[in-house]
Amino acid sequence: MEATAIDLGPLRGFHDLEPAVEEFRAAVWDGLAGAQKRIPAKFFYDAEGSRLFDAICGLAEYYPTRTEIGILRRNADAIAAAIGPEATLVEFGSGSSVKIRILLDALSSLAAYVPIDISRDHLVAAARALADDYDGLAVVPVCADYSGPVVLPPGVSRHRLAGFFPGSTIGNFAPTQAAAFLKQVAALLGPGGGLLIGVDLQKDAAILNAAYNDADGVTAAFNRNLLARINRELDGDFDLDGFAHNACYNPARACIEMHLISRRHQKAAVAGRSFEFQHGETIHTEDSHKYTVDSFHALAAAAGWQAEQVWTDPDHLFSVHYLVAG
Ligand code: AVI
Repeated sequence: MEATAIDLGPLRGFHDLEPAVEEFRAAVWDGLAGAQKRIPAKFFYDAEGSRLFDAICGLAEYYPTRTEIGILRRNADAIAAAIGPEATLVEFGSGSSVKIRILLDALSSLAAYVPIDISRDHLVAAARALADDYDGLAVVPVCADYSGPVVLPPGVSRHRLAGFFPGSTIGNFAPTQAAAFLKQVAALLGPGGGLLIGVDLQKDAAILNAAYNDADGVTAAFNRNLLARINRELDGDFDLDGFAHNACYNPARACIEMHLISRRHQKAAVAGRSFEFQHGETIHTEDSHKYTVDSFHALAAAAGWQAEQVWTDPDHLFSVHYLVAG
């Protein structure tokens, strides 16, 4: 189907399992019908959402990206030694190519790089740029929702498998979903497989609240883009100005909750169905869970992973872990 319309350029294949629009419609209909309205955070990442997220990563207030990059840079040799030679490196959500480039520069050899991402255009552009820049690197992109079951493309070496899941995206899963995802990755990579994973740490609420309420309103635009995407793809008629961005750290849940708050009583249509919003009613759009090193290790252990190494920054804002599947 559409995979045939893509010019593969230097890529070694392309596996297109992008979720269909029907899945988006069902999730939105379902999510807006409940007592607490919700839209799953994975739908943030269409082309515009991915662009806005890249902009968030460069914001002064959003410390995770630059802090994780600093940790990866300072510890690149130790990380490359943990992964070992001739590995097949599977990246779950291939957002920022800055991070993978740090690993590619440090690894002495690699069998293949398999980026998996839900946003097809973003994935293909990033994969193509890497294949152009790293001569001889086998890049095999897979367009899929990695929060569900994933299979590795045929033909890639399974001799030594390592996963890469940076950015603390694990924090966007509820803890039970995070454990299920980690179990699934352990099954995919098999006993002895490695996982390099970035995890944001619990800290002063003021730092967290600033990171998700930036002064330029980029996070607000990212949040509202969910409604814009519904208007574009599901024939919606949301008034974007009718909803305010709200993000706040909930210490009891150790989590930033992100919502869109209805500024007035209003209705909006989505693919032929009408939904009513009271003044002040919210759509819960994202949770971003924050861990301690110990609470993350407990989660990983429950999912079948052994913690081998952990690296943090001097201010203890962020952590990068190397786990091995038992
Ligand atoms: C992708 N994820 C780890 C980001 C986070 O920090 O939870 C998404 C994000 N939402 C608002 N700002 C960034």
